Amino acid sequence: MKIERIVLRQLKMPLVHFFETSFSRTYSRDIIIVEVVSEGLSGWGEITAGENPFYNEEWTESAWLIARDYVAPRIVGREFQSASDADGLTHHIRGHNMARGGVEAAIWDLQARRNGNPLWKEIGGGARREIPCGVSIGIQDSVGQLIEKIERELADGYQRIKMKIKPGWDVDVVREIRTKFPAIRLMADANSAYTLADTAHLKQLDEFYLMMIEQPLAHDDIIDHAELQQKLDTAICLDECIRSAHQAEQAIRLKAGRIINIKLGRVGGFSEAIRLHNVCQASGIPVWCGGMLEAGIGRAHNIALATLPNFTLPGDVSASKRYWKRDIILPEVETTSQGTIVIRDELGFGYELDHDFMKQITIRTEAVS
Ligand code: OSB
Ligand code: MG
Repeated sequence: MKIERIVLRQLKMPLVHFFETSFSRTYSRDIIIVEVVSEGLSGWGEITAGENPFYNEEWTESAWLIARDYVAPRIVGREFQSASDADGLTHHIRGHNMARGGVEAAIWDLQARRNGNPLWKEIGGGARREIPCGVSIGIQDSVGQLIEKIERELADGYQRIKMKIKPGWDVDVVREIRTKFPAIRLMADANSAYTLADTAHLKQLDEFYLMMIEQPLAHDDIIDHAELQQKLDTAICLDECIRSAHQAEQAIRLKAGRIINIKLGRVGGFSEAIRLHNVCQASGIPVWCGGMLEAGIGRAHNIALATLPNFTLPGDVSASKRYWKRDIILPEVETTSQGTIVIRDELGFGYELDHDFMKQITIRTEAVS
């Protein structure tokens, strides 16, 4: 297969509710959609970078430049044996995994369509027909608002609740939530807001039998996490600091956590995500699929990824309507009353693109041929 053209589109999509983490509050997303074109067929990907370089070093503007000036020129015109070649062709670009991964995922989608397969089949998934879903709930203006949101998500059937924490919104808030909801599957995500100096403070969270604490320490740290994990009963889940299968191996060797969250963009696409999944599976480390407030294409790719066998825990992939008044795919992603997403057998990422709507919200387009 030869990619003749790569088209980048930047979409402006306001969130139905702001999303606040320990590093920032987001009201509106600027999302880059990648189209790869070959012999009259298109494959689609989504670059999951945020609007600012706060989760990792990437943001919409940097991802646009890297995708246009470094990734696309290494892909266009090349003869591919398989979509898995894309990773190797861009691997020497240091960092910028989301920009690389958005293009890589589009090539997998294209390959699935060429082979007449749904994407989940093309990547070797299909271990389950329904994906177990949790929700990630941002920091709110009041505990009352957080409780209301949790009640709504539980009523919708979601299987686990993740709440964001940061210094000043942690132990006391978790205590209130745990008291109010003694039996739910609950976890906390700190997005790197603490250091080892906070060990005694974080240790207080053990009382609340959380499923896990996600990325409490620095975004690029593994060693301190190992020290903290030794002192906590609660499992640590690693997010930001695991960008490759190799880093997962190192983290597992050092016992820096007991669970890993896999994000397609953070690790640079399906090839690396599958390697990472396999490393974890071989070591008995369960994984789940993280989210980056994706529009429909990225959401659908996450669903495909989460059909690999070791994605045994509920992830952060949830219904479109939690994020968007209108999504760019048809139908939108919906969940069952059991808090699952049923996988689809349609070609590629499995949903139709709403081209008209996408056109309406596109604020920039560039093509590399
Ligand atoms: O740490 O998992 C995270 C959103 C943006 C950046 C980082 C994270 C998140 C989420 C939201 O938790 C997951 C989602 O609902 O898409
Ligand atoms: Mg996280």
